[in-house]
Amino acid sequence: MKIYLDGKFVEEAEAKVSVFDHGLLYGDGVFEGIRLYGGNVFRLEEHLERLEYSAKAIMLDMPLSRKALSDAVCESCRQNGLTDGYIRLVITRGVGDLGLAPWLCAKPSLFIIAAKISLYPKEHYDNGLAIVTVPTRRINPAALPPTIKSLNYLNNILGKIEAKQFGALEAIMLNDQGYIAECTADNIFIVHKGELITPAASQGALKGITRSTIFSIAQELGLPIREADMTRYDVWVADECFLTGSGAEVIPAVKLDGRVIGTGKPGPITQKVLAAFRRRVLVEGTRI
Ligand code: PXG
Repeated sequence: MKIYLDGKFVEEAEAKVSVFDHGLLYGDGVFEGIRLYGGNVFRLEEHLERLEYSAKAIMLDMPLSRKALSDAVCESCRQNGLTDGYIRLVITRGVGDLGLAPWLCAKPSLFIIAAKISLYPKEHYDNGLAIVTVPTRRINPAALPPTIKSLNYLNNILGKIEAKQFGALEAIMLNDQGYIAECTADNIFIVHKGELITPAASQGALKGITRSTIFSIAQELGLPIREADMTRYDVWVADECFLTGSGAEVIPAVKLDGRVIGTGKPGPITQKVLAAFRRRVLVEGTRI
């Protein structure tokens, strides 16, 4: 596998960063997870825009322009002979001192990994996921906005571990008020009386690229959609529920904490949204 690292393509074995990199020492950096479908980098511009936003939020200078980054992403796919895959774009604060001071880091480091993706098994799309609520809470947006896709993912990772301990693949994380923020690596939607509802970023959700695609799909399908505060009770009484993310795409959730949601099977609106999403991934974005 060829990895883009600070301006050069190197073999995987040579793709190394320093133990003094603040991305490693402090989680000081930002990242994106992007999908490649049939030679199309899905919504690459939107991912790069979010990356620029995340970098600006933590006062990290972008090492490349939007165009140069876009070219580097596409070239990473070509170098690895990929037409479908997963792209991880990471910018770290770079090599510095042992202290926190980011201004002592000479320059940010940028790397891009374009790899094959292992998809969720088909049966989860056919039958839906049984998810749980985990004890680990999402960080308060006033402390650290979850809209920043930073290298600090510990609370999501702890949530993921707890999900596994409860035998679930994905889990709902509440915010410190007890409202639903999102899942460990996915946003959440419910369908209630034909309407799509999802928590707002102010409740602790990442502004997912897949999530924003759902808003566009809802418009196309003529489905009402809105952001609202959401509790677990809203999910338990919902007609349908689905999760969205670059990895999971659109995946039905049919049980929460052992309680059946709707009919206990992927619902008709979820299936319509998923079908529309699968059409869009091949056309919305940037050809490599
Ligand atoms: N919330 C969180 C906390 C995420 O990390 C999403 C929502 C969905 O956002 P997008 O933009 O992808 O629709 C994410 C994204 C992985 C992986 O390696 C994780 C994500 C995306 C791709 C792969 O597990 N998280």
